[in-house]
Amino acid sequence: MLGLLAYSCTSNPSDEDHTAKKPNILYIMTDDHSYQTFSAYDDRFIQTPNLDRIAKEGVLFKNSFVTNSICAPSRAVMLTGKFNHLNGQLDNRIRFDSSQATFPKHLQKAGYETALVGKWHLKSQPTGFDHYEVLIGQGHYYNTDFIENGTRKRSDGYVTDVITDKSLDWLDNRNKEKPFCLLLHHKATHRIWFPDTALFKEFEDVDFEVPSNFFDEYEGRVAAKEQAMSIDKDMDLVWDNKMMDKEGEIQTRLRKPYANRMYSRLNPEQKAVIDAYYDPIIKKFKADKLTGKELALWKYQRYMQDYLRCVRSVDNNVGRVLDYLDENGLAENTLVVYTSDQGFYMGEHGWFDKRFMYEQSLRTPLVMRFPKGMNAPKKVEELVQNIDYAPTFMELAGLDIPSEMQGKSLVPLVKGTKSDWRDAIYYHYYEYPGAHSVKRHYGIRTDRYKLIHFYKDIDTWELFDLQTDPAEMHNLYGQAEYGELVSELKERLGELRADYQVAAD
Ligand code: SGN
Ligand code: CA
Repeated sequence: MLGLLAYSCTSNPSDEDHTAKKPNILYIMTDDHSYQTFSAYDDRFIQTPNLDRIAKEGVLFKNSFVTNSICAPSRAVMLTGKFNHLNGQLDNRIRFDSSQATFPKHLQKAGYETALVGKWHLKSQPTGFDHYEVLIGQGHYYNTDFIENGTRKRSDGYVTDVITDKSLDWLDNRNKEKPFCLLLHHKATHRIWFPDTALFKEFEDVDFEVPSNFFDEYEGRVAAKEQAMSIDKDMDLVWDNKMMDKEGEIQTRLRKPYANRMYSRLNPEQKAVIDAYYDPIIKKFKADKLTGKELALWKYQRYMQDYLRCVRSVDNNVGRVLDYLDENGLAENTLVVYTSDQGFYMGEHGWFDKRFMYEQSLRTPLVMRFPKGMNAPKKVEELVQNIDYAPTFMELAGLDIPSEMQGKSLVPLVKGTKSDWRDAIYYHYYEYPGAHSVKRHYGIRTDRYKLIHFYKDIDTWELFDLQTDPAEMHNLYGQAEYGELVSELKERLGELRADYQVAAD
């Protein structure tokens, strides 16, 4: 059974000496960064030495998952330690109820100086922070606006650099008498994967390995067939691949938004560098007149180039932050977390985007470098989920974990003192109808099997054996020899739903 353990730790917020020794928390999160493009997890596409450094000096969670693979819901889970059916953030469209308890509020009350810089995306005003500078909605890659403690301001430059600069400024000017908790939340590597012009040279001549199921035909998987996130059909040549030709011959659905919302934000110098880079590619693209599979593969290569350049910029900027901690004597007493709000498809099943309970978007990278003393560098195999972050921060801060938090602190896993752990995780995606047309679904994943129920205007089940079919191509549901396994998984799923207080459909 799922034990919702509450670790009781001694805390005495009024004892200043004790408060001063509380570890700082630096919680870095990117948007849509896949584990496939983080070299401590997978080094086929890119080396990420700075992200890897956190893993090397800390802990890499090999089986890290989200509860709902989409932005606002995932952020709400991380803040509250509760599933979306209880924190109310079922999808991106809902406004986060910021009156509820969150870990920043608990830490602030316990004497932490708290700040949030970067993506928020929860619509309501951030609460629980002494300082915040957040993007408006998704924000922009270039010259983006921020809401700084209630006031709108524009910051010139490339967003990953700007968010890092602002974070370092805050660290420099914070109240140094108090421990800090900084949420440094990047916009990158979100669509439209607009790279920093300084990084155009990177990955220029690389021919990226194409996933074996890039041309998946979704046999036996009805919901997968009906999505709208395919590189072939749904990736926009202008919006996503930046093929805005001056002659206006490439007219796509999203050409106008690209021209008006992305390109027009650039200053003349930025435009000049961007044109100088893309114009020859556009020219060749037009001359080549690709169609069918060749065109899909071309889009995949362009997508990978731009996406990986965004990862490169994240890695460089994480390096700046780690250096700052070293140079300011903060490294030893700071928990450094790097994660993403969910995973992403790098062409697997022919896709970009996320949402599905399939591995690439169910998983999210998670590395943590703990304060000195409790850091046994290692890899953790247990199934962990984004509900666990808030309890982890609470325990590290020496606070009691509120009983309504549904996750578990990861500290015992790292110290090697855990007595039991979960044997399965629960997932639930709700944003349908909606962008990319991924049907509503919920399910269970154990270390070996995954059972998913797609519902609403559909009623289908899928079962995968991750050991024999890691790419999730063969739906075993309905095959007689798996009948008993399906019954067991359904029972376990029912238990999870009951434990997590999911109301009956
Ligand atoms: C935008 C994107 C979608 C993406 C959602 C949610 N379109 O609408 O592709 O799925 O955000 O992303 S875009 O072309 O306008 O970028 S999330 O990470 O915020 O959940
Ligand atoms: Ca996201």
